[in-house]
Amino acid sequence: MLAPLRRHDHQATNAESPLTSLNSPITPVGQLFIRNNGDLPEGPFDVETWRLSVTGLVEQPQCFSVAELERRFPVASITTVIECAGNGRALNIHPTDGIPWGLGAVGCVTFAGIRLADLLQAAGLAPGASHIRHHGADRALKGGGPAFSRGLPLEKALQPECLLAWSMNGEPLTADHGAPLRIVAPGYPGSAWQKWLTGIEILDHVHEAPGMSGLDYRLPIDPIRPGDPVDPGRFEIIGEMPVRAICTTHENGDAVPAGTTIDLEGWAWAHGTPIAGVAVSLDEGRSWLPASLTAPATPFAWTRFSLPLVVPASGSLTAIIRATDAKGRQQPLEPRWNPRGYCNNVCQRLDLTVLG
Ligand SMILES: Nc1nc2c(c(=O)[nH]1)N[C@H]1C(S)=C(S)[C@@H](COP(=O)(O)O)O[C@H]1N2
Ligand SMILES: [Mo]
Repeated sequence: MLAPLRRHDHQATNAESPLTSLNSPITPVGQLFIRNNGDLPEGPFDVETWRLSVTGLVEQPQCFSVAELERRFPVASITTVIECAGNGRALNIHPTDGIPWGLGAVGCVTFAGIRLADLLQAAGLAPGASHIRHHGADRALKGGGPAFSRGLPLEKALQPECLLAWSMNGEPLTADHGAPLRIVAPGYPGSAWQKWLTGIEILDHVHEAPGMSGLDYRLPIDPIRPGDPVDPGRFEIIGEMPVRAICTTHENGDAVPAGTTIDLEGWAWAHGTPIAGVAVSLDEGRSWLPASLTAPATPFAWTRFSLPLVVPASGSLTAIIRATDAKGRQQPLEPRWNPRGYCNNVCQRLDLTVLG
């Protein structure tokens, strides 16, 4: 039996996966985290009647039902990690605003739909087009206006991995995951993966509506510490997300029998960049044991790591897990703080109790 999602105290549904329920290569839909900023749209989530408009800097504004998209364009699918930019926020030493996600605001799912590039090319991009903005049908908790709108640089939106998807793991999208149509933008934060998609607008500038400006979904360009003066002009929108590893066979506080050998296993990913290594330290980072890796199914899926560990005769076992990607980027031993706690990819620290 897989454990239920862990709910965060919020009016909209926000829930993360217990790490031991993320053990399989493809996350079952019912085990995938949910991040809803507002109230679900009412539906019906019908592929014949749901409309997607393509407007802005295009030669010809267009409108399609989801069924028309499927008839008109080649179907594409991708197995990819999806991760909230706030994943790991609760691992900050200094608290920040935002939902205090542990490490379970992530999963790996197979999406099917059409390529965003095919749709944009069919609409005909007008000169100057540089970014897209997404519109969704969910409503803000207070006031009833749009709940949420993010965008993508056109350069990313035209990449073959970016989809307009109507299915997850072979089933139609569920209401919580954006039925009947959502953006899939592998490598980029979950926030860019607009759910309940009703519109794509092509712009000649970055989309800076409320929620996309100031410190929202932005990281400081220069390192910053709690209490430092904050200059929003020195922040940039989160693009490619950082490297991370999580253990999915054991959770903090688990008891392991003394003197046995356990298999510590889990996933590592770097959002499109291959994983070069995962290593585990049992001595606070002085020495590292390399884990063995199993290649991922696709470049955006996650990589399995595995390491046999001998449990001591008594006391406790603390394992620090660190992934490095093929560009040499490594998870830090201490959190890199920022005001909203985004992209905190500090190494996971797993404290196990030894059963004597
Ligand atoms: N319309 C809409 N799209 C949205 C959101 C939202 O609140 N409304 N949340 C975003 C955020 S912040 C994340 S991390 C992902 C989460 O996707 P999931 O709930 O399917 O796991 O959806 C994104 N798409
Ligand atoms: Mo998110």
